[in-house]
Amino acid sequence: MPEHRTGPEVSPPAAPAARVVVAGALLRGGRLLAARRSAPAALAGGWELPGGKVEPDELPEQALVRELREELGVLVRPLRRLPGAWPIRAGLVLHVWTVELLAGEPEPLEDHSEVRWLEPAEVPLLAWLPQDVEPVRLLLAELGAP
Ligand code: 9L3
Ligand code: MG
Repeated sequence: MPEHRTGPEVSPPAAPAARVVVAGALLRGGRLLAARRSAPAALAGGWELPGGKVEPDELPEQALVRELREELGVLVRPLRRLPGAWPIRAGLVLHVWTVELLAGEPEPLEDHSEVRWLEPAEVPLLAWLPQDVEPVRLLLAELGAP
């Protein structure tokens, strides 16, 4: 039997931790808020759960509150993170949280051309960014859609 060494000298090099992008799932009266990107050009027209990159000095919850204020002009409270993490591209990974809308009405202030409150039946009809497809499916299952 070959001897298996497990010391640090045979460990693969650790991958650098991926930067987290947080996105918020706003649910109201059984509807989900979707935002259509206007920027960057490569993503324009795609639908997403709004959010953005966590800054190095922030907690994910703080980044969520900041991003949804900047992008939609609303005040939210993070509720819970969905199980899972979805790769965006090398070094970037998406985490999704449900959030409660505390104040304001979402408006496309930054990086979006449109926001829409979707009935469950409308959710699968939109062109979601690839990373958002699976978390949106999870959210839909929670909304009790078929
Ligand atoms: N992204 C994907 N799904 C999302 C969000 C908020 C972001 N729900 C992707 C789009 C960009 C990258 O993450 O490639 C960074 O997002 P942002 O900071 O430009 O919003
Ligand atoms: Mg963003």
